[in-house]
Amino acid sequence: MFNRKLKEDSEEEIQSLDTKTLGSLPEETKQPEVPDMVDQAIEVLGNNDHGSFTMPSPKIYPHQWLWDSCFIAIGIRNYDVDRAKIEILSLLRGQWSNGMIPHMILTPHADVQIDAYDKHGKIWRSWLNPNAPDDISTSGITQPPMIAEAVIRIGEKMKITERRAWYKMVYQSLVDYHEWLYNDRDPHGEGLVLQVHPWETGLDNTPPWMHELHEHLLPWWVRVAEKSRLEKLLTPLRRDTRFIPVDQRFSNVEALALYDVQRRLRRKAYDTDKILDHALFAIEDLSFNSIFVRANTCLVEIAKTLREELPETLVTSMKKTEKALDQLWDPFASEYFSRDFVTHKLLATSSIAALMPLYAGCISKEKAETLVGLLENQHRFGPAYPVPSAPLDSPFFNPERYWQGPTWINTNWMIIDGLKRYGFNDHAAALTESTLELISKSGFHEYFSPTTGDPAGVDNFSWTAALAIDLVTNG
Ligand code: 2M8
Repeated sequence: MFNRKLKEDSEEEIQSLDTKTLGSLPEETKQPEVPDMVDQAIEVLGNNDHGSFTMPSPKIYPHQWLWDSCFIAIGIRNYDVDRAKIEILSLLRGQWSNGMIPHMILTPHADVQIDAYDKHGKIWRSWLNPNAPDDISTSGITQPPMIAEAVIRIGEKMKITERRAWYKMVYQSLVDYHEWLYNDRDPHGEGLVLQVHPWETGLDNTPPWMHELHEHLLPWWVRVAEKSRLEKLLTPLRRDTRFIPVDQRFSNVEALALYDVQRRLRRKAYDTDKILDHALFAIEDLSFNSIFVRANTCLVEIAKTLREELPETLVTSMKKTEKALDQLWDPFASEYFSRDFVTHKLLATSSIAALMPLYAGCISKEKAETLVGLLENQHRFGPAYPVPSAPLDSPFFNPERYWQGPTWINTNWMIIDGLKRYGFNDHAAALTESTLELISKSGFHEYFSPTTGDPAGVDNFSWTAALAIDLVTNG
């Protein structure tokens, strides 16, 4: 159950710390020879700061997102540990009483300059579910569980007593969240957790999900709109394409399909049992589960530091997940894939998820070597500016289109981390170098063409700035 005390504590902590210091740090807290990129990145994060959380982009993402805040905190910890803590505590404000941490906390912006999607929560209507918080509007789904990782990374910057106090503040919330993932999203106790919307993977229009959506779940009216090209009428109505060329975002058909799935979930009041009773769109996503394995490892470390015993059922499930990840290996393709929850069929459409088991850290060295082979392959995941979000030989591949080709800094950061943990230090160093080169060449954009390195998506994007700081500082 969500711990009310923690909620009060985090509110107090948020208020007691000066949250407006970003970008105007006292001289002595800055490194003497801070490279330009770090100063500029701190400025971007300062401009996107909304007090207790950082907007991914005030232009198109003016709310708080789960994994964005985690990556942002991982960057900020390098120069302002207190502000990094606030970023995470502010995420926990949104935790539901059943333990779920929603993928978005909606901000009712008073600023008329900010034309935010679902400013008043009327699209999500989280209040339809009795577990949702009363005082805050959120989405009704989750996102990759990066929080335990962010908590540990912040903790690394503290002395042990302070670290213990920090872990103590968030421990119960993390346990509740991981337990919710098992109780709600692993109904058959298989070890793998399911996702009900592509937004839960954070990889929105990623090929395997789009392939499934197109094959099985596209409503008739979207098919008609697609065939008759009526969907084109949607372009001028879209908010995102006011800032970004339409070719760099998801297509209109994908947008209609994503909102249609969201509407179906809302009709079931975000109740997983009801959703699974009626909808057949549930996937055990490879990337989500890889991140979950790593998050479990982080949670075990947090518990150890606190000398706390994790609930036995949770420990048993965690062990199961590490083994179950190998069920996603396709020996014929020599690649990991996501799996359909109902049919148990592997979804043999490749994407950046293929490399995420490196980040999970539980696969064999042999399999890790095979994945490194994918990274080295110039026709797959090894173009000039790696790592593409879809392999170059995929029918979905488009160097500019959102999660169907462009290189993203958060997935690079996770792959670098995994490479290091498996001892592929040269590969990790090379990827760090090419990632930083990309940012210095093209700025803090949301994503980049993997072939030319050209910028795409929105500019001054928070996690690009934050993770650039982290790669420069700890890379
Ligand atoms: C994108 O997703 C949101 C929906 O959650 C959107 O398209 O509006 C994704 O890139 C996701 O990974 C990210 O967390 C979010 C905010 O940056 O934007």
